[in-house]
Amino acid sequence: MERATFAAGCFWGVEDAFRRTPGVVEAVSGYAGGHIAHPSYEQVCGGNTGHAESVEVTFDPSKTTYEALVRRFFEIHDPTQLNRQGPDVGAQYRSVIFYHSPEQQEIAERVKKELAPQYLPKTIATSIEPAKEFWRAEEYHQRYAEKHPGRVVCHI
Ligand code: MHO
Repeated sequence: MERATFAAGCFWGVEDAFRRTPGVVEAVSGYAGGHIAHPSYEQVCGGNTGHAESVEVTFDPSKTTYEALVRRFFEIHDPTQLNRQGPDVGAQYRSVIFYHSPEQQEIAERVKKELAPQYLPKTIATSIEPAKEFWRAEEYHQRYAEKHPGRVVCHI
């Protein structure tokens, strides 16, 4: 199994979208990219932790590829929005690909570059950063969309 980590706005919808993507075996909501250990949802919402709402995806490389997941990531949100996603505003909703290897970094950068013309005259705000620690979110945020059908009003 391999890992892929993405931030694309409110994690409820992002987790749900990846969970329903073929080849994905697990998707976990959490916080990444910041500087506070064991962050809480309230701290992350406060906007001063540096963390983005993120989803850690575990996938079966015999059933899908990292590149397919990166393409899915671009499809499920608007990567031209800077520090927000739809109704959710703040750096915790920024768009990030957290790579776990030089190969993942190369793929993320290549796909971003390939897609860029499709978004003109806007530019893709997605940042591509090394994956560091991933902090699992509180249990009530896991499988939120499944637990609250119809209530997830995020961008997806
Ligand atoms: N606008 C959303 C944000 C939730 S998300 C987990 C809400 O209903 O609060 O940041």
